[in-house]
Amino acid sequence: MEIALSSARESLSAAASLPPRQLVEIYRLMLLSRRVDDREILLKRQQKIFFQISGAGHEALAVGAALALRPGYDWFFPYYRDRALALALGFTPAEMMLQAVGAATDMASGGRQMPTHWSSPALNIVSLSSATTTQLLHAVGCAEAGRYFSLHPEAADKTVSDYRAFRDVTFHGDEVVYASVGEGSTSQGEFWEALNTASNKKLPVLFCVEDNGYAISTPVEFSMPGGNISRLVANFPNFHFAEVDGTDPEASFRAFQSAVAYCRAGLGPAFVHGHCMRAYSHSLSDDDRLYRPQAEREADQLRDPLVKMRARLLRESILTEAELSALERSVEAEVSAAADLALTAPLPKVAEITRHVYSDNLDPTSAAFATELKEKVPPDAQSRTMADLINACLHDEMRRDPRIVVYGQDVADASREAALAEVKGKGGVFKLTAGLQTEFGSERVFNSPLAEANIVGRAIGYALRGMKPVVEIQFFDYIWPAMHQIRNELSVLRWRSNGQWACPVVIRVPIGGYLTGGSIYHSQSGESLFTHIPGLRVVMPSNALDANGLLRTAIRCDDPVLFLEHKRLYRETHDRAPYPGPDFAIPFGKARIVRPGSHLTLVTYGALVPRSLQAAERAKRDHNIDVEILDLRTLSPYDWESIAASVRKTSRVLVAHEDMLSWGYGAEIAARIASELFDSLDAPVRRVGSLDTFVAYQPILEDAILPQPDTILKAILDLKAF
Ligand SMILES: Cc1ncc(C[n+]2csc(CCOP(=O)(O)OP(=O)(O)O)c2C)c(N)n1
Ligand SMILES: [Mg+2]
Repeated sequence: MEIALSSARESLSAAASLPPRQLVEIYRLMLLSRRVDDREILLKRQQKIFFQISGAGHEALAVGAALALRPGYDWFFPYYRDRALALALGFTPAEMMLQAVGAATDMASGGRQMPTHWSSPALNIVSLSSATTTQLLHAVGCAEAGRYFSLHPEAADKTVSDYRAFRDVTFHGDEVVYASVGEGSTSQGEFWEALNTASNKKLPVLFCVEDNGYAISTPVEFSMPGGNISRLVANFPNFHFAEVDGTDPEASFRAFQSAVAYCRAGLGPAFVHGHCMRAYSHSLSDDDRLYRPQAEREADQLRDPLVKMRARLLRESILTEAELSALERSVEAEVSAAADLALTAPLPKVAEITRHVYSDNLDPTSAAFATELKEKVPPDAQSRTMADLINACLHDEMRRDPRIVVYGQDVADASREAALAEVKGKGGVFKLTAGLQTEFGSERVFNSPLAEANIVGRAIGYALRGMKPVVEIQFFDYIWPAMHQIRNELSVLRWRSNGQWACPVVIRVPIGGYLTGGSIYHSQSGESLFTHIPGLRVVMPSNALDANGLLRTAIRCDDPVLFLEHKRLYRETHDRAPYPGPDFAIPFGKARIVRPGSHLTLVTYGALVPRSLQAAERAKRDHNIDVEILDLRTLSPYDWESIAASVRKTSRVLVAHEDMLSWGYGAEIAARIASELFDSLDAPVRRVGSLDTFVAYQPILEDAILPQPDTILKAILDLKAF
C-alpha cells in the first residue's frame, strides 16, 4: 500500500488531469475508509468495540487533502471524520482497529482514546482530543514554531541540561500545517481566534471546513448566519479561499493543490470549504431518522462520494464491474485481517494507568533542580522585589535558551518597534516582562490578541514542536476562556498520546486580592481548580527568591506549569532578596519552614505566608504559642513529607489560604492529614480561608471577606485550646 500511495502522490502533483491509475487508487482509499467504518460498526454492534464514529461521506475531500500534502513533512491537526485522510497519509486499517478495541498496541494512545483520535509522530499527525476546534490553535502555534526554527536553525540544537534533551526538532522552510473541522465547529470562538492569528502573521496553515450540513442534529443554517461559512470568512486578509464539491475527489484534490502551493510559497494561510455529506448518522450513538425526513436523507445519499466515484470508474471504462468486485474483495480482506489482528491484540496493563501523566524523563522534584545552595550571593548584593527577580529570571533564561518565546496581552515593550526609539516601553501591566522585547526582539517577545484561549492554544502548538513558550495570562480572573485548552489539551496531551507528544508550556498568571479596590474581577483566587487537573504542575511562591528559583525550574522542566504570582507580593518590602545568579533553581514539591515551632503546624502559601507570620509572632508574644509555619511553595506536587513530619512533631495543624474555604485547597490537605496522621493528632484539623463569596470593592467588605492575621490568630488560639 505504501508504494501505491507514494506513486499516486508523485504523479498527481504533476498531472494536468488525473490518470486512470490514480483515480483507481483514490477510489481504493475511499473504499478502504468506508469498509473500516462498516467493520467497526459491526464490531460495535457485537460489543467488541466501545464507540464508533464514521468518516462516511467525507472520504473524497479527505483523500484530496492527503494527496496534496506530504506526511512526515507537513503537519496535521485533523478531526474525527478524517479517516480517509489518515489512511491516505499512511495510517493503516490495523492501527485503526487496534485503537477501536483499545489495545495496548494502539499506536495512537495505548487504549486511552476513542477510535478516530489519530496520532502518529512519524507522519506528523498530532494527537487530537474530542473537543471540537481546539486543535486549530495548536495548528497556528505549530506553524509559528516551524517558521521560528527555519529562521533560527541553531535553536533546534539539543542540550542535555533541560527539557530540550527530550524534544527532537524537525522543520522545513516550506512546510504546511493542515487543520480541519466540521462546519458546526466553526461557531466556536477558537475557530475565529485561529483565523485571526493565521491571517495576521501570514502563517502557512491550511484550514479545511468539512461541511456536511449538520452538527449532530443542528442544520447548518441554525449554526451560522446565512448558512455558508465561506461568506463569513471572506474578508480575512492574506488568505487563499476555495469552496469545492467535497464529494468529488478530483475537484477536492485540485482545490487543495492550489491551497497548498499558496501556503508553501509563504503567501499566507488558506481556507478550503468542502461540501460533503454524512452517509450515516453522526455516530453510532445517534439516529438521524429522528430529525431528518426520509426524502432529505435519500437526496443526500445521491451525493455519496463512494457511489459517485464507483459509477464514474464504470462510466469512463476505467474499471469493469468484475475489476471493481475484485478490488472490493481485496479491500474487504485487508479490513478483515486488520480486525482479526486487533481482536487478539494484547490489552493495556492496569499497572500502567498513571504512566505519562507527567514526564518520565525529567522530574522537577529531583535533586537536579536543587541548585539553591550551590549559588553564592555576594553579601553586599541589593535586595530586589519579587517582580524584579521574576523579570531577571526571564532575562537569564531567554539568554540561555533560544527556544523560549514570551507572549501575552501587553507583555511587549511596544508592538510598534519604531516607538522604542522614543518611549521606555510597557512590558506587561505589572511590568514583569519589561525589557524582554528590547533585548530579544519582536520575534521572541510579542503581544497576543486579547484572547486567552488563543494564548494557551498556540503555546501548545509551539511546545509540541520543541519550543518553550512562557506565556502570560494578564489576570487570573480572566484565565477562564483558556480553561478549555488547559484542562482538555495542555494537561492531557502527554497522557492521551501514551507519551508520544508533550507540551511543556509555562503559564505565568498574576493572582489574588488584598489590593484595596481590586474587587470581583481583579482579586480572584481559585488554585484548587487547577491542582485538581492531573498533568499540570501548579506553583505559587510567596517571596522574591522562591519566585526566581521556582520559575527557573518551571522553564527548564518537561511538564506544563501554571505559575501563580501573587500581585500583592510583587513589590512588598518584606519578601525581597538579592539576585541569586543565573542558575539558581528550586525543585518542586519542597516546602520551606518559614518559622520553626513546636505547638502547632500552620500549612500555607502565597499571600497568607506573611499574614500567617504576623499571626504567629503575636501568638508567641501574647500567648507563648510556638507556631511552625510551612510555606508549600508548589501546590501540585506538594510536600507531604514535610507536612507529615511537622504534624507528628506538633500534633496540631491549621491550613490557611486566601481562596474560599469550601472546596478549597485546604480541604484536600486536611482530609489527607485526617486520614493518614490521625494517630498523631491531639485536635481536629482546622482551616482558614475567605468567605464563600466574591471579593468586594469597598475596603471594609474586602477586609471582612479575605482572611486577615486576626482570623489566623483566632484559629491558632482555638486550636491550641482544644
Ligand atoms: C467543544 C465541544 N462541544 C461539544 C462537543 C460534542 N460534539 C461532538 S461532535 C459535535 C458536532 C460537530 O459538528 P460539525 O462540526 O459540523 O462536525 P461533523 O460531526 O458534522 O463532521 C458535537 C456538538 C464536542 N465534542 N466538543
Ligand atoms: Mg457537520
